[in-house]
Amino acid sequence: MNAIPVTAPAPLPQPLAAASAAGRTLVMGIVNVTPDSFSDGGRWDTTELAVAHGRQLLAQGADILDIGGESTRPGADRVTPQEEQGRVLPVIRALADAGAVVCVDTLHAATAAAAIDAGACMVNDVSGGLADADMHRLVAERNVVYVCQHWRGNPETMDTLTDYGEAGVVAGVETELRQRLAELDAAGVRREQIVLDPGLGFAKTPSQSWTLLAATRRLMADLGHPVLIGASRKRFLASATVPEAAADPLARDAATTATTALAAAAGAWAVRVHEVPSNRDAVHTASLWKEHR
Ligand code: PMM
Repeated sequence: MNAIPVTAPAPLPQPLAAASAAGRTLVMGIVNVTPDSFSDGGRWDTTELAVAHGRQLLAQGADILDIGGESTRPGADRVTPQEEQGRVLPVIRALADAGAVVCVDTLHAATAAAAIDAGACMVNDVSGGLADADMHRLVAERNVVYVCQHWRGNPETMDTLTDYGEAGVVAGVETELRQRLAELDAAGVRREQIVLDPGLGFAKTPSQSWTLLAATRRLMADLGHPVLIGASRKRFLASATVPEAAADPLARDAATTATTALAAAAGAWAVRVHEVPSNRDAVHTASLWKEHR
């Protein structure tokens, strides 16, 4: 097993690198500039609303803002890169100008390139490069931090692609992430640029998402990269939420915060969350718990 990476991927702004090197999990606040995301679609779908929301998340303690313009939930409308850029670029520009560390959540290399020009310094790709053959090369050329998430198929087929064979979901996801790492290496992306993400809910049953979440530490140790966890409000948390409310994604915030504390205690590099205040407190709680252990 490799040693668990404790340093932040480069190149990140110094305050974040320092927080990360000190062992604190970073909080990535979600700004979905979409009409149809599963838990907050339509709430911040104009530039003004999205920028105001991003500023609020920053004030609440978000370390990074993840700005996306296309929902990847099953049944969501696909958007062209042009439409996507129309949604996210003005928001990225305004929030980067306000001093935020901005990540763009996109499957498209063209959108990632335009977002970097507008001030983003990270790219979050839920397909890990499978959706766009130009993505890895772009990440190498622009030398940005790249969140490489595990996925299979596409948003319409992923719920049927949950067979990981006898080796199980953790070994299966690790094998496929190693393939992505080999492709990234071949494209010239440096190891230090790469954060891995098991992709909870993407081609995973609820039980498989729990198994991967519980394997956070093992994923980092086996793969030798920082790991980002995206559990926020996802369907698999319904089983940890009071039954009367579990169907409502907004009712899963307490369970989300609990997963944040657990992932942070396990050493996750960052958590991607809709609601910042309680998750900010959870990562600080985990830091203090680790410090006093
Ligand atoms: N989940 C969603 C979108 N983007 N990115 C990463 N890296 N990891 C995730 O788990 C992830 C993601 C779906 O959630 P949303 O529609 O509420 O943003």
